[in-house]
Amino acid sequence: MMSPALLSAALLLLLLLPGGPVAGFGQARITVLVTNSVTNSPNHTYGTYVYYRGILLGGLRRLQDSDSNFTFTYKEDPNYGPFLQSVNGLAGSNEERTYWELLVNTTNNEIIRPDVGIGCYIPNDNDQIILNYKGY
Ligand code: B12
Repeated sequence: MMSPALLSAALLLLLLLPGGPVAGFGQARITVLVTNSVTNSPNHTYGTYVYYRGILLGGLRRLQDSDSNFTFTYKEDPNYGPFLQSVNGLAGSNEERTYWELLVNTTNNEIIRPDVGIGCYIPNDNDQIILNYKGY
């Protein structure tokens, strides 16, 4: 039989392995779904994680660093912090009245529209973050 110490070590390894069955200690795994409700172009899904109580912006940065198919830019608003400006090369535009909307499909399968942006939203484990290009 496996000793308790060996068992704990094996469990820890399982938890910390990238892509393992569960996120590492203090991490929340998220998926990022990029959709376009203006042109209805194909959706794209990516996976990443945030640290315990870490902000979405941290997860998006991590995703951009680890997956060359995902890029984003933001601009700093003096009052509300980071405003998501472009995703995968497509930018919101004042002239065309388009922007990237932030939605979250929670584990309860409920789609919410957070009342804060990417710099303040704190994802929960298994959140599906939806970045939706949209008109206003
Ligand atoms: C109009 C508006 C928008 C428009 C702005 C486009 C435009 N050119 O008008 C659009 C539809 C793009 C928008 C989007 C969002 N918004 Co908005 N928006 C407003 C609103 C109603 C008025 C802002 C305004 O025109 N002020 C007057 C002008 C003269 O001042 P301004 O400083 O130049 O305004 C700019 C900023 O407010 C900025 N802006 C607007 N929303 C947001 C949100 C964030 C997070 C940031 C960083 C900047 C920002 O865009 C304005 C125009 O450039 C305010 C609520 C209010 N009554 O103030 C909410 C408000 C600012 N928005 C809010 C939110 C949460 C969002 C979204 C995150 C919603 C979502 N879940 O998708 C997204 C932003 C996503 C992203 N891409 O990062 C919150 C911010 C709260 C917070 N502490 O973060 C507010 C306060 C409403 C609320 N729910 O309470 N928004």
